[in-house]
Amino acid sequence: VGKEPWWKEALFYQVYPASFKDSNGDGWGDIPGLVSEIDYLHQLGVDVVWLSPMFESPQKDMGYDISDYQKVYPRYGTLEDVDSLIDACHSRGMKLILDLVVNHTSVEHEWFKESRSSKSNPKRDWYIWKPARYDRSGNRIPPTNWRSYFAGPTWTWDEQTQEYYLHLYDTSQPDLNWENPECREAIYDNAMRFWLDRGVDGFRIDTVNKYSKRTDFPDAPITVPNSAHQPAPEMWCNGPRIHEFIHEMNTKVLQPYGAVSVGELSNTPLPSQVIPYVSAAAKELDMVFEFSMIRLGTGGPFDGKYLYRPFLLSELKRHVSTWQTFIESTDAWHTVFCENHDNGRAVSRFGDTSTPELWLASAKTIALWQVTLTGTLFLYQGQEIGMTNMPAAWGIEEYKDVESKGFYGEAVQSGDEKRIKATIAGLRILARDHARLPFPWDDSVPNAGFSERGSEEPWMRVHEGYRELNAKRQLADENSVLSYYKRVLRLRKEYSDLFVHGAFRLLLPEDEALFAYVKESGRDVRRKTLVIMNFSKEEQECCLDVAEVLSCKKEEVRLLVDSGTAVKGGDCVEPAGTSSKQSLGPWQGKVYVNF
Ligand code: TEU
Repeated sequence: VGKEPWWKEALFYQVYPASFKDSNGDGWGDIPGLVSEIDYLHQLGVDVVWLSPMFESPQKDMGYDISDYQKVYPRYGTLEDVDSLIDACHSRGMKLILDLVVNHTSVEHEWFKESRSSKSNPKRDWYIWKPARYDRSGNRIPPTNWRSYFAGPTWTWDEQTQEYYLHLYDTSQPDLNWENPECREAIYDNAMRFWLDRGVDGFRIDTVNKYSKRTDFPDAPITVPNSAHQPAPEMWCNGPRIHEFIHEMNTKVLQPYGAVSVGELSNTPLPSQVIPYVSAAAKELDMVFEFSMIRLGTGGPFDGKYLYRPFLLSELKRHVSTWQTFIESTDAWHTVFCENHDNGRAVSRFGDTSTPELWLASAKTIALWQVTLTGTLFLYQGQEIGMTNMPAAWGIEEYKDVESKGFYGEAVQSGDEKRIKATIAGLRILARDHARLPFPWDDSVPNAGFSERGSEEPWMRVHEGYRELNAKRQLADENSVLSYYKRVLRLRKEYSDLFVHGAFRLLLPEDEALFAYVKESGRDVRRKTLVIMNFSKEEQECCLDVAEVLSCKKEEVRLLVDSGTAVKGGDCVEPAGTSSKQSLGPWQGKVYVNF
């Protein structure tokens, strides 16, 4: 096998700038705050920082609504601060990638101001404008019945030029028209080359499969009765020209700069649809985030994403297995992640926060799960210290996100008490807000070190649990979640042929408590590892014969890590003549290797 690209082994860490560290006390995280904590990330083993949008923006969607790609939102800092961040990363051998949000801009972007000024403006066609339709009673209605990701229609009427404009997201986020080549070139130059010339190393590409819409704009089939707007991802996901556009972006920008790219690929549940984006031959993207695993339990972003439904461990395991095995059959690659700024916290969604002991054990086993999977590993800020969702006792006013408000507002408008209660219950598990609470650096009152005492109120409420759950305390505790992440991340690098690259074989597929799989080395087919995790709070008997699974003699089996034992110093690497029967305590995980 030729030399593997650097980004396969690299550890990526997503920073949500508003919630990471507020250095000037205005209640809003900022880039100097991130620079001041870069060694915390370096010591965790982070190779690449992915910084969520810090560009000029009215902040309707927390910066995913950009009004100037070449300016920094003042509360985050200045262009010089970004230069300092780039230097801070590069001087430590780390890299920085930015968030490329070019499916849409903010309504406040100059391009849109021109486009909406008149039908004859040269930039009119840089956005998607359509005349109104009229129903039988002569009422004006939108060009299609499509439903937005944030509830409501995907069209807003513009009085000045008497047409609708398209927005898949908020009304303040008009979609750019990728059919227009001038518009595409402006995106490549204004939003990409500008930053690559400043030394940025690549991009996380927002909504990467949505730039090519159906250009005949038909109505979506009725799947939600009595609803004016219908789910229609097939009208804009993986559209007719999407691979042409992404390939053009690759050949014109990504490849010439050697920029690393990771695409956000939602609504694309089949490997056969994903491969064209990431196969090496395609020359489109290096890798993608695929969301089917992380979407489990959500009603989907259309029929009220927040109508939560419990799911089985076997469902989770099937999704993981699908995506772990699809890359073996192709020259494709992909990512490993279980958190980001758009989803509830993993330990609250997949672990158990009902007691401190179960929180600690399940956060560690989620770490073990993630570091032993094949693909490029992404951590989201706070995942490494086991941050949890906001307390269930907090009121609806703490949910500030445009998506949460969209779905909750729609439920309230429906007047349907059952739906309102179901939406609140779903928000408590799935809302994007849970990932956006201020990062707890220490136990200082009142802002947990996110900002100094006497600072403005942080824009999101600090989780009261910060007295116990904070980075400073965990840095000093060798049995903390953070210390455990550091240890298992080291193992991931040390055994990268098994954990980063290995071939995945799911065991016990129907077991609803044990999550077990074998990874086989591509370097030496005899070399194998067995990962067994108890994803439940009850003790479980595991009947797997470890030596047999690892095709080796009993005395050759080595226990590499056991999340259930308190660490006495180094890694518990001792020979384990493991019997075929063993029990696993609540949320205990073990990893064995045969050499
Ligand atoms: O999200 C893309 C997307 O499809 C969202 O609908 C996402 O899947 C959903 O919100 C999950 O609940 C990206 C960004 O990650 C998100 O923060 C932005 O709001 C969105 O694009 C618009 O830029």
